[in-house]
Amino acid sequence: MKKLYITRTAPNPRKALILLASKGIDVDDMDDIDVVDIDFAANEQMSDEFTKMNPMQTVPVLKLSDGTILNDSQAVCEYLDRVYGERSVMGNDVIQRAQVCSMRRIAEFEVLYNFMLAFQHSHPSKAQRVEQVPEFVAPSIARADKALAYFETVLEGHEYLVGDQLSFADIVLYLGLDFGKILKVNPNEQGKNLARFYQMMNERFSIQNMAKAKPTSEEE
Ligand SMILES: N[C@@H](CCC(=O)N[C@@H](CS)C(=O)NCC(=O)O)C(=O)O
Repeated sequence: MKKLYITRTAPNPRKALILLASKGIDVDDMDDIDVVDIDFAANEQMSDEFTKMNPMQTVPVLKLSDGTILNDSQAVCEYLDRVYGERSVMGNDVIQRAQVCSMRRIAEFEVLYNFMLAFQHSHPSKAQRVEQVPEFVAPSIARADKALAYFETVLEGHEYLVGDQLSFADIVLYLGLDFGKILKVNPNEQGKNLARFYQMMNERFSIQNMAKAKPTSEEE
């Protein structure tokens, strides 16, 4: 049995959950993967047991049946994409794969990463994790905003970032937009294309909607 260690509200593990959901797969209903929920409030990612498995003390982590550890969201998602479901979300051909890679990296490093930096340098819960420098917060948000303006133009006349199907780049951009809310960056106020894109993705993949996909204990 494989084990997938996640925190359902955090953006990097959500990449894996949304990737599977986009292929119609419910992570809690897989024959060969057990989900292990890591509670950030209880600092479970810092426990000795977890640290032994992933010294970076981050989620997601995928532990394969032979003991191989994948401790980065991109690696976990590449694996899940190739092993599960029919259509790859990494692109249908060589050119699309390169385009998805490009858009994914800009969404990741310019939007999501900068929002995460702003959060880590401002939120009391992260004081233990990073040496907080409050001056990082405003420039990080400004840099993410600049990239969002770029994505607003990319989405003009297009439903998705690459081609006419959902790709991993869309998933990462959506998670960036969604995480920005915690820093009071409203995803519905970054331009009409981004607002439409955010609403479309949020209807399918919001934390609340994905939780509802799982039957409640009364239904089981
Ligand atoms: N490069 C890693 C980064 C993962 C990462 O930063 N995960 C966050 C959640 S989004 C985490 O586990 N943080 C632990 C903490 O804040 O203590 C990846 O993409 O997997």
